[in-house]
Amino acid sequence: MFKRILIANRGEIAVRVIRACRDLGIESVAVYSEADRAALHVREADYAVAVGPAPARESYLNIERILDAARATGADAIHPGYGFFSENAGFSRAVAKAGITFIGPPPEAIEKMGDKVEARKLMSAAGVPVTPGSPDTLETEDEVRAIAKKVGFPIMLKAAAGGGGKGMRMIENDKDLASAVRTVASEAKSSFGDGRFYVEKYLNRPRHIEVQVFADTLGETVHLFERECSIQRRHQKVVEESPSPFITPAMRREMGEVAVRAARAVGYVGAGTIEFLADAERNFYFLEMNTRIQVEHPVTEMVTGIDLVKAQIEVAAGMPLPFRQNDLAQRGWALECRIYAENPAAGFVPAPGKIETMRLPDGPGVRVDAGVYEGAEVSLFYDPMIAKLVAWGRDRNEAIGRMRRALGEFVVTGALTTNLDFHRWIVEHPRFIAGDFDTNFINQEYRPEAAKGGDDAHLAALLAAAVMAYRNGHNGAPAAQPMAAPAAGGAVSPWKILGRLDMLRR
Ligand code: MV4
Repeated sequence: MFKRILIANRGEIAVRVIRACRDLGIESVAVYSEADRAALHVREADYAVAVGPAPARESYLNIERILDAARATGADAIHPGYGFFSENAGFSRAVAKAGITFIGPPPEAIEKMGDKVEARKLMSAAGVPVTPGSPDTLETEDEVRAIAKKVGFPIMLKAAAGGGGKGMRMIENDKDLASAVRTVASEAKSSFGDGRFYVEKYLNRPRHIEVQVFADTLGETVHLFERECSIQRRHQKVVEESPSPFITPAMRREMGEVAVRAARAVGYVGAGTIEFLADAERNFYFLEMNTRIQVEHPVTEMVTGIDLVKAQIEVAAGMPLPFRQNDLAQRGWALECRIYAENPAAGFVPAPGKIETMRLPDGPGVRVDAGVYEGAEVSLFYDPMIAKLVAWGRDRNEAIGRMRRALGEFVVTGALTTNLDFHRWIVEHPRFIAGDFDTNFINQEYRPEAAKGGDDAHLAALLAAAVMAYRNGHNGAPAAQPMAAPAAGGAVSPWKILGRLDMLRR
């Protein structure tokens, strides 16, 4: 087993990996930029090495600096987390060349899945269903037209080098085809330096459902069931859950088998995710593979009881998978809300700043993976995530109830804005509660004014409460009102909000 692992990342995922190291009795090495001197991951690790200026390009994304830090501390493995170097075959090769183990898949698997057309061809050959469309990249408008004739309009034009929502265009009819082809080709050329594109049948309002896979170096590959990730905004996931409220047991079995086949086809090792799009008829199609641990891995951990990061480390050390397919089952239900320093009322712009006070929720069925602490700064240099709030229950209703309770307890104050109210709105939405949603849900349902919990009557009541408190000489005594949010439904009363503000000022 490894003696010391360097974590080439920051924030909550760095802290998550440090925890796994500690559980395994392995020492941890944090790296940090100038903006992260006082960051939580630096405080929590056994060792910490400065790797450069605040911009990620000059620190977290500087291969030489990261390798120097690993050599200087005698780290025998590097965990990349997600983002940064997690899906960079060049980095993984450089790590191996330095005689250090990269905790992740072989570089060849990263490369095969990184090329969207290559992946589509490989998957198709391996018997993994892909969206009907072109078998390879196309060159001309007429080739696009021929595929459109075969699969029918509307179609989706996708840049070969795109992915994650970049370089895509829907074409509704033949009239729009020529100009759309020109636009996608030239955008792909300028954004990715690769103008190749391919065509798929357009799926209307698909669901995004992904399957967690895991493989060891001894030839064993299993899946850990699905995550429902359809609650997204501009290709950023907002709420994830497992199981999916949409799929049937038969579909679950089939998706799991297909996902294992997909992972085997690229010689996968470690933790990976096969993303599928599912249509209303419950057909599902391979979309892409993420060759890393994902932000939303905790919902899978909560329903399977498996520590995925610990298993990543064990498998990278050459140990066999600590579980077999037959040992795995889904128990209960888990939801994850991504709590961000962002302003939903202003188009979700990042709204970072210093956290003056913070109260993290806990209690039965609640897990918080936070990247910050009270008094810390959410930096404008990086992803403004504050924490992942995860709730588990025996069934979906209990999980949603606990999530509501936890969101009610969660307090963040300071020179930043959070999306907590946005999450409170989602978990109260009748369509969310019914499990009746697809990737268009937020687009279709969210109006910032309606979700602020701040209509005029509410504001008037808040002001009235403030006047009353002032008249009562309420200047520092503990709040008289109960502190908890209402058990079910409805906004928190202004009186209670006042009580909370009062308590924070104490
Ligand atoms: C699609 C699609 C409909 N039809 N492909 C967006 C992310 C990129 N990786 C693939 N995406 C889509 N591909 C076909 N043939 C709709 C989307 C899509 C989407 C997919 C997953 C999650 C959210 C989404 C939001 C808008 C569009």
